[in-house]
Amino acid sequence: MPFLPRSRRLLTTALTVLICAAIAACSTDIPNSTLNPNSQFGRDTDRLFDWLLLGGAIVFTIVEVGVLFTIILFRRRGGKGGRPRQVYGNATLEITWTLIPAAVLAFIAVPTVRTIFKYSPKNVPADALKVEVIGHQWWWEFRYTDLGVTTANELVLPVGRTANFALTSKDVIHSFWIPSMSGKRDVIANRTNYIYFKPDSAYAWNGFCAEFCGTSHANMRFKVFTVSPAQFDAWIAHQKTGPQFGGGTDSITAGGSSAAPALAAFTNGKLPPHLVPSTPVPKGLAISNVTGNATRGAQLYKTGACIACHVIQGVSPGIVGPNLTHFGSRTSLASGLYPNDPRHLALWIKNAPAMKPGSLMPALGRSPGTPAGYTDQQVADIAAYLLALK
Ligand code: HEC
Ligand SMILES: [Cu+2]
Repeated sequence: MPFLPRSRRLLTTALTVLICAAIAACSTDIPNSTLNPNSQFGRDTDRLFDWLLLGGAIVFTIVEVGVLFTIILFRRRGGKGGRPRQVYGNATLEITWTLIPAAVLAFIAVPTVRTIFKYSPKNVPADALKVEVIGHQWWWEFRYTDLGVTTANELVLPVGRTANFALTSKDVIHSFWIPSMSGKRDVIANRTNYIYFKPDSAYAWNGFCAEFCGTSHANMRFKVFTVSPAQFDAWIAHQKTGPQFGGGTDSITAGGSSAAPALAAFTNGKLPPHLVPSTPVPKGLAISNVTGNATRGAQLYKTGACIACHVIQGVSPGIVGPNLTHFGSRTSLASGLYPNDPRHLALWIKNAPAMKPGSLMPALGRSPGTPAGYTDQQVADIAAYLLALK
C-alpha cells in the first residue's frame, strides 16, 4: 500500500512533538522537580528511583521482545488454517511466572525498605533544628519551638544543618512537600509525623500541599529559603525582636516589602523567577487607592477585627490566621499565591475570599456585600502598616 501523504504528515507531527518533549526533558532548570535533589535524602530517593526505572526498563524490554518474537514467529502463515493447538495448565510455566515477579518485588523491596529505615525518626542527628509545621486550610504555620519564633508560609533554614519537622494539622489531612529536598509526608490532626533532611546549598525553593484538602488546596504553597548559618542566626535574632515598625508617621507608598537584613538576598525584585507568584487577580476586583498611611493603618488594625485572628507580637493575640509580626519582610501573600506588594495586599484585605476561594479570612473592605467594611483608603492604610512591619 502506498504511504499516504496524510499519514506522513501525521507521522512528522508526532515525531516533532516527541522530539520537543524529549529535548524539554533534558532541561536542568527544574527548580520544582524532585529529580533535581538538593539534600542527601533527596539524592537517596532519586537514586532509588533511577534504579527502579532501570529495572523496570529491563523487564519491559525482555517482555516486549518476547511478545514481538512470539507474534512474528508463530503468526498464522498462508495455507495452514484452523485453530492453533490449545494448551491448558502447565505447572512449570505457572511456577516460573509466579517466581520471577516475586524475585523482582524482592529486588525492589530491599533498597526501598533500607532507605525508609535510614530516614526513620530514630536517626535524627542530635543537633537538628526543630521546626513544628502546622497545616491549616489553606496555609502553613512554622514554629521554631526551641528558638521561640513563629512564622507562616515562608520557611528559613540553615544550610548544612538537619532540619527536623514535626508535622500536625489543625483541620483536615494535608501533605508537606518540598520537591527539591525530600519526599512528601502526610500532615494529620491528632498525630505527629516527622520528616527531616539537611539542605546542601543556599537558594530559594517552593513547597506545596500534596494532599487534596479542600477548595484552595492548590493555593496552599510555601517558600523555603536556605541560607548560611550566620544569616540564619541573624534572621532568628531579628524575628525575636518583635515587629520593627519602619513606618513612623510617613505614608508608605508603593515599592513593596524588603526582607529583614539577614534575608536581603531574597527580597521582591531579587527572587529567582520560580519564586515569583504569577496568579492573576480575579476579574472584577479593584481598589481605587493603594497609597496608605501606616500610622493610621496601625490604629485601624488595633481597633479592628484583625486582632481576633492574627498575632502581631505585642499588638494582637489572635489565633486563627497566620502570624503577621514581620509580615512586611515576607515576599509573598496568602501562602505563596500573590507577591507581597501594596496592591495585592490591599485587595486581599478588601476581599480575601475573592482572592483565594474558600479563604477563612472574611471580606473586610466595603462592597455591596459588606457595606460596613473598610473604605479603600482605610484598606490601603492597613496594608501600609503591615508592609511596614519588617
Ligand atoms: C476570622 C478571622 C480573620 C480575621 C478577622 C482577619 N483575618 Fe487575616 N487571615 C485569616 C486567615 C484564616 C488567613 C489565612 C488565609 C489563607 O491563606 O488561606 C488570613 C490571612 C491574612 C494575611 C496573609 C498572611 C500570609 O502569611 O500570607 C494577611 C496579610 C491578613 N490576613 C491580614 C488581615 C488584616 C489586616 C485583617 C483585619 C483588617 C484580618 N486579616 C482579619 C483570618 C482572619
Ligand atoms: Cu493542604
